[in-house]
Amino acid sequence: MKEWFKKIGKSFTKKNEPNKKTSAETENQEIVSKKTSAETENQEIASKKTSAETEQTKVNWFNKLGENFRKTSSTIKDAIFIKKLDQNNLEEIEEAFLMSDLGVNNTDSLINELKNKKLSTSNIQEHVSEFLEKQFSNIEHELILKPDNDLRVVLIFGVNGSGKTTTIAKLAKIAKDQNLKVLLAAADTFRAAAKEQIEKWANLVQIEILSGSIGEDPSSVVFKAHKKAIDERFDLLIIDTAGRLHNKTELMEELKKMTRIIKKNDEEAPHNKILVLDSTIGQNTYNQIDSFHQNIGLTGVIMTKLDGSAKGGSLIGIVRKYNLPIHALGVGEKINDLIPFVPKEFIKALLGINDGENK
Ligand SMILES: Nc1nc2c(ncn2[C@@H]2O[C@H](COP(=O)(O)OP(=O)(O)OP(=O)(O)O)[C@@H](O)[C@H]2O)c(=O)[nH]1
Ligand SMILES: [Mg+2]
Repeated sequence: MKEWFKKIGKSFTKKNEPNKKTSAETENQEIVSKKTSAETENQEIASKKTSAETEQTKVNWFNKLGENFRKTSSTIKDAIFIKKLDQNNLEEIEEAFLMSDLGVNNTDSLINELKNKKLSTSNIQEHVSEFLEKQFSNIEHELILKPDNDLRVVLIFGVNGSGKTTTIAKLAKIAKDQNLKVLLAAADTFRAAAKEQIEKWANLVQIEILSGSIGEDPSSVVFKAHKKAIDERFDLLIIDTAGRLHNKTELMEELKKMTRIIKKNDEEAPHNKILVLDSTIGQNTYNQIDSFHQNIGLTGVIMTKLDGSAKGGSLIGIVRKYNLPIHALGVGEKINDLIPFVPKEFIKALLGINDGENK
């Protein structure tokens, strides 16, 4: 797990930092460099603290995967750590991957690959791992919260209870920790409780929020928040929307209207249109992806509740079918329970390969 854990915290990057320097800033460089040398000692202490924290994150993260995920992964592990590949083993491998919700077609391809390769004992696990990695192609999963100097607008949507509001709070916290100026737009004007919930999170993370009044047109809230974010030079605007069933036409229309309204202020926005999916429903997410993709057009997905899901394999199926980035995984209800998705390490976790660590 080593490499993946090292990456946690480095992901969700803001990319443009080095380009930000202006000529005016260059003059100050001497002063800055003096300051920098004075700060070196503190930095050393800080970096020690960081590595200690990373160690902590490592252990916590593995625990966070949850009992159900671990059950699936240990079934897969038992099936692929075998002495001889025969028909029985193949059936066990097939069953284990079907249980993980990898999907019938993907599981068939894997079994055929294993059959064709007539594998020797020692490399079965390696071949399974390679096969799964290939399914991810070269897609970039990382969510870049601040790729340039302009305001970034992130629209979050999904069916009821998928974890949108909680995920937004987690993303806002990551952005805040990167010193980004973040505004939340509470465009779920449907329920009073929804407004209270996101306001509570904003308060906890200590970021600004623009809420609509109950019953207000969500597009009007979105417009006001976008305008405010532009005028007051925010870095990031994250928009929370009401849960909507993917087959409810009028709710899809409402979401389309929001994107049209956003474009009035900035033709390029929203820059990210992210569907939040509950991973415990596995392949049943496909209907949701189809519908939101057709209506709104997705730029990526975030999978929640991995801590309680036995259907980790479905993530591989999603990327294979839709070629969409999975930006992050929700692994709990707390503010820090969001981790970047790194395919290679995810596969290791799914196959129960842990480099001898933490299991
Ligand atoms: N275990 C676990 N629970 C989560 C996760 N993400 C969200 N939840 C919980 O799921 C429930 C619904 O989360 P919300 O963030 O309110 O979901 P939502 O999509 O905003 O819901 P609506 O606005 O009603 O559509 C809450 O109880 C959250 O605490 C996660 O990654 N793991
Ligand atoms: Mg919500």
